[in-house]
Amino acid sequence: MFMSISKSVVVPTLLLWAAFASRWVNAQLPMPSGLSPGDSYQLVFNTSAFTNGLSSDISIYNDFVQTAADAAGMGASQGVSWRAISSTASIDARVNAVVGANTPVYNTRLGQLEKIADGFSDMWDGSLDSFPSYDEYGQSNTTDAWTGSLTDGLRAPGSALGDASGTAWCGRPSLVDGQWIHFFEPSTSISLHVYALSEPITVTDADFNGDDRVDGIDFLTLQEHLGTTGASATHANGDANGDELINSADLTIWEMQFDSSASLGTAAATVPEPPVLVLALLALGPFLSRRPSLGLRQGETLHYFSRR
Ligand SMILES: [Ca+2]
Ligand SMILES: [Ca+2]
Ligand SMILES: [Ca+2]
Repeated sequence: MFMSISKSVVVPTLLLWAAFASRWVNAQLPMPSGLSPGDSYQLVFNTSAFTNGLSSDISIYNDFVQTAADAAGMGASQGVSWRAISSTASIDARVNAVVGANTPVYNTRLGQLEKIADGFSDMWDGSLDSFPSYDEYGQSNTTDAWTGSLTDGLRAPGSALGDASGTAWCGRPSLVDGQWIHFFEPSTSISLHVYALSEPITVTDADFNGDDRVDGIDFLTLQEHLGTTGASATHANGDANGDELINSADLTIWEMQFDSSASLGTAAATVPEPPVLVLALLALGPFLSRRPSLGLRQGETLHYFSRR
């Protein structure tokens, strides 16, 4: 069923690549360097927006940080939920915003995430390794955040958010000792930021050949090994999420990370000869039928280059 390459079929291929490029609109989650696909990490940011500390309902603060994450493309669009690192009279910050026992936590510093803790114990031992002083866009944000908490992440008795005292503890993001969360105790009527913690995020990487870009070459690698499981399902073979399966989940990650700036010309030129065009639906049909977001309408055909 393979077709020989010809100018007439290269044209629709070009059009398809253009379609891919225009559809990659979701921002990627900030990802730390030095981790491998399948590893987990969590992110902390200090909201760019302000709120008061009057409510004793923790869901108010959780919704506040989720809204910030959503607006920055790090929340609902990525399937990631966020919690406020905040205490009320009825819940402790470290219970509301759970850090995994051995899950590293990073700030959102633009361009270079910094690790602030190695896991639960390190997070709540009274000091951080780096400043939690970046907002949901990765910009510096050193203004105080409501916490209602002590340095170990437990609620501050009588001074948690929404308490009748009318005051609550806040943290100063420019300090990495316990004062990042327990700095001073202003009136809850003033407006401050809120620290947000993500749920654990799995490291993914669709750059299978390690050339620092996610393009058609990586797609070919994935396609060649589609369906592979176990020890052969390596990152180099197309396992983008480290689960030792090469399947539609990896295709989705490739789609999300696809580098729209990568030119077709370069990609096509570096594919080993003899290049032929394949009807991709032969291989991907079952996945495409469950992935309408890949951009194909019913009856349309996906063409791409193959090494075979
Ligand atoms: Ca620590
Ligand atoms: Ca690559
Ligand atoms: Ca996989």
